[in-house]
This record gives sequence, structure tokens and C-alpha cells, in this order.
Amino acid sequence: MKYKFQNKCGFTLMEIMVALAIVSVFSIGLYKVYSSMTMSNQAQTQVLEIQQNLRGAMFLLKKELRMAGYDQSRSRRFTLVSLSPFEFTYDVPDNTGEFDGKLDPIGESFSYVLNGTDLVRTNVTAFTVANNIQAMGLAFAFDRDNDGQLDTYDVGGNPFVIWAVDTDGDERLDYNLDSNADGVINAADDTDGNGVINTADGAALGNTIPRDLIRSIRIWLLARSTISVNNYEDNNMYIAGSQVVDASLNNEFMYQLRTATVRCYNLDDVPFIN
Ligand SMILES: [Ca+2]
Ligand SMILES: [Ca+2]
Ligand SMILES: [Ca+2]
Ligand SMILES: [Ca+2]
Repeated sequence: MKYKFQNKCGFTLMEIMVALAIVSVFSIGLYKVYSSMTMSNQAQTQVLEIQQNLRGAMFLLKKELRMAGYDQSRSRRFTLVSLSPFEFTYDVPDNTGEFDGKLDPIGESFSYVLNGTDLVRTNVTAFTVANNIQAMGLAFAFDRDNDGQLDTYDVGGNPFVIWAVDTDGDERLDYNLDSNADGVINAADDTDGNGVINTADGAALGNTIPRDLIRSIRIWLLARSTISVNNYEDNNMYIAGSQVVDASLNNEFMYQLRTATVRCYNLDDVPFIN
């Protein structure tokens, strides 16, 4: 007996398989669209968060640094107290709105220090200005010849301001961050590739410079996203002052670097010590 299966109103196995294949191809496509949307949403949220974090911190730092050394009475008691930890003073009006020209033991000293990945500002009390700061870099320009101009070095016949750091922690500037004298401070200035730009890279200053001659400050803040973003890649080498940060070591995290330069006019009156 011959069994004949006929399915006039249903589907053949082949039709079902074709339909399934189409559906699965379509679903994979949908999933990909969905996951890339999720990723870009995640990425956007992270970017916004980093931007807000950096903007606020940099705004405060710049505003406050402009005040470094401020003293209406020119008592010369207010200055950059220390490069590391980074601390400075300025005169703050008392209850009656008067600037007394005296350095009060409480409330007229300001420090910005990276504690882990928290940028902490300390005045009377300490508070975290920004989170997820991967690196804070500072470099300093000075006026050693006291002509009212920031001191420079020569790049192809043009003067460039010397951005210097203190590499050995003795509170005197000893190194021009532009190791290869091309006018740009970047990862190429870490000539031995050890992750830090210092005297081993070859551009030590002829004379070390005391803190008192600093007239301008450059700030780098490098922030990182709180959480990783799937499939995100950042292979940049970031610079934050003398530090070189290789983002590829923390791939899938988003980085953002913000820099600013502050001319500290209130430091001009600080006495010449050396
Ligand atoms: Ca005071
Ligand atoms: Ca000068
Ligand atoms: Ca350079
Ligand atoms: Ca180096």
C-alpha cells in the first residue's frame, strides 16, 4: 500500500525551513541593530558623564588658579605653596568683606590632589570635585629673566614657551616637557617609552627654576568612563603633564582629555628668591 502524504493547505518541510531561515536572518539583523543602538546609547551616556565631570572640575580649577597669590595689600604672603601636593594660597575677604593681607591659618590655603581616581579639592574641608580622573597633569611656565614675559626656547627659529615640571620632587622645575623640541608636548616626548617624561628623555633645563618664578600653569585632566562600553576601542596615548597614559591597556573604556592654561597674574608680585 502506498502512503501518500499530501498537505494541500499546510506547508512543506522545505517551506518551513526556508521561512525559519528568513526569520532567523531577520532576527539576527534586528538584534545587531538593537545591540548597536544600546552600545551607542551607553556610549553617549558615558560621554556626557565624562564631559560634565571634566567641565565642572576644570572650571573650578581655572577660576581658583587665577586667584593664586591674590593679595590686595601686596603683602607677598600669598603664593604657590607646593607643586606636589599642589597647593596655593590667596587672600579671602573676612566677614566684613575686608581683605586683611594676612594669611589666615584656616580658609586661605587651597590644594588639588588626585586621591585614587578622585580629584579632591581641600580648602577648609576636603571634597571631591570629579570622579574617574585617570590622571591630573600640571606644567609650569616661568619668567626667570624677570622681563615680564614667559621664558621660551627655540623651535625652528620661533620662540615657544617652556612648559616645565619638577621631576625629582625638590620643588624646583628641572625639565622642559617638549623633549624632542618640536613645539608639541605628546607621547613622542617620552623618548625612552617608559610612560613618564623626565630627565632620562633628554631635555633637562640648564638651570633649575624655583617655584617663585612660576607665572603660568597648564593643566591636563584625563577622565575615564565609569563603566566599559562593549566593543569600544581607544588606542590613544594620552599625555597629562609628564605622564603618558596608554588607553589601549584599558580598552572598552572611554577617555577624554581636557587641557587649560591659566596665566597667574597674581603671582607676578611674588619675590624673586633665586
Ligand atoms: Ca587673610
Ligand atoms: Ca622671561
Ligand atoms: Ca615634543
Ligand atoms: Ca621617559
